[in-house]
Amino acid sequence: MSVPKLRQLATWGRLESHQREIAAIHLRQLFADEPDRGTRYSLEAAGVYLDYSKNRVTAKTLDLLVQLAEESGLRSRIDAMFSGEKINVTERRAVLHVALRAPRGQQIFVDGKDVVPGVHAVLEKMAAFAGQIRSGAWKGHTGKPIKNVVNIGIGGSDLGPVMAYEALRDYSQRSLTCRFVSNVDGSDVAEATRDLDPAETLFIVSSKTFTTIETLTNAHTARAWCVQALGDERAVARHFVAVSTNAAEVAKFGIDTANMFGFWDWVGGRYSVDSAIGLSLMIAVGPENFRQMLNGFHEMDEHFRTAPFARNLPVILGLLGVWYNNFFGAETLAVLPYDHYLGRLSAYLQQLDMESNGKQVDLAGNRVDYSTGPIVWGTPGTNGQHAYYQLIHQGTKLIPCDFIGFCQTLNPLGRHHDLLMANFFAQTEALAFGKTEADVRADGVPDFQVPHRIFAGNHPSNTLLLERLTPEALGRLVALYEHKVFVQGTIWQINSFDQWGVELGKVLAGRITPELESPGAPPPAHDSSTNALIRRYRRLKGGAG
Ligand code: G6Q
Repeated sequence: MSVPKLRQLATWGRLESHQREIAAIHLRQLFADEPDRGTRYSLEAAGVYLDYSKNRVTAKTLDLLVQLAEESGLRSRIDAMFSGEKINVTERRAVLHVALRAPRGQQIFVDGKDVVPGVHAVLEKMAAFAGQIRSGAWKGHTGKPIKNVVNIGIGGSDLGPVMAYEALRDYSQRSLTCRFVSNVDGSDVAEATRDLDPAETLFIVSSKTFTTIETLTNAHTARAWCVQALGDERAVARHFVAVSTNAAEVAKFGIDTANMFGFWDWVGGRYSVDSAIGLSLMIAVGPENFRQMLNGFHEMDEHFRTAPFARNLPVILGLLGVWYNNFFGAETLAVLPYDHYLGRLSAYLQQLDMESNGKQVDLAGNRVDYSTGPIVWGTPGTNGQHAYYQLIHQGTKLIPCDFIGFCQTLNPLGRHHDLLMANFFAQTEALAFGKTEADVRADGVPDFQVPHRIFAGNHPSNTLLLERLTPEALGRLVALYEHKVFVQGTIWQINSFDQWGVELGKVLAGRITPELESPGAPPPAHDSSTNALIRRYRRLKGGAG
């Protein structure tokens, strides 16, 4: 279906005037007007409870936002994605991360071929390999079992596995050490390997294209480290496996393609954690936990695909984001997980969201005249409270927040969990309701401090409350954000599935590298700033001063 330009949609103008009507209304007022707001504006599906009552919305706002989703053709876009249409138009690819968690027997076609059997074949191959590593049956070159697993990858081939490994560490086999190397800075691979025994170490080289300079540089360094220590080129076969779509390059590196785990061009890097890119995770937590995680993903997929928009978690989260981004001028979103194991979730979501929706032209290639994807950031609670929350509470910027918490802890230790969660609830309450001048004066605060100790409140937040951080819960949570990003990309009429900015980075450094490496390179021919910096670097890089 063809959709008019976003700002020409009838609902867009209605949302603009509605925003003017309610912009000045405080959350205190909204809660006073609707005493049952806390339960009325909440949703529960696929094991996730979302309280979105502390948002600057009324029933009318939500009606209009849902109407916007409908007018934007969201329903047909969802169907197009799930049925394997090539909605990644700039790369002419289907977008089928949902097929990675489709149960056996479900059929999803790309170019007339059902892709689900292939997905399960790779999962089985991964499970067999993971089982061998976990049991010690797979022996290294000298006959020792593997004790260390190092994933080498970057971007989508790193952030997903490391985030999920950290999230599910409690479920991991503790006799195995798992590490993740991504940065081309040699210090990354040096620190990751320095205390490991090469005879007991397996490297998983994870790269969809197998041409990414960071990953290949790290993989070659790891290969040299391994071969030198074990004194035999043949060691590579027992200590290196690959996850890739590029068998020719994998073979060129010296990895037996029998030890390659494949995936497909319809899996985007940042949507690949549940493909073979998650091999390190599967080795760590075992095939059964990995399957449970896939079940969680699938549960959220089904909810997203079938639930009416007004009761659809990714749709509601996505629309609330559009509300602040486009009607309140908010530039950013803080994601604040109150769980130590989710230490890398914000970084993961940062890529998922910013690489997907950091776009300035629409699907037809026309420059958009509205704001698209937000800046996403955050760290786990309560650490942020002792750092940047000050700005969220009392700064001049509007920063919508997602708070994520669990009712049960994986480490019941004394009062820790109740203290953690007391902070979790207290923050959303304080952000919404603030502290008035009267409250401050009632506390006996001296006059000169009063203005400094007032909290305006009216800061919106979502609260996502789950029962326990299980593999299923992680799958549900990640799928929720994947689909939320898709909802927003659909409203903004952009392609959430390409990443030309990343591709540019891959080319740019390649141009300067020879100017740094070859001693006889001609003088640099860039702008005066870059030239001077390169000259200085060349002069000092040897360390002689
Ligand atoms: C993700 C991006 C990007 C990609 C990396 C690694 O969606 O495309 O982050 O994952 O650039 O690419 P390779 O897996 O091809 O090495």
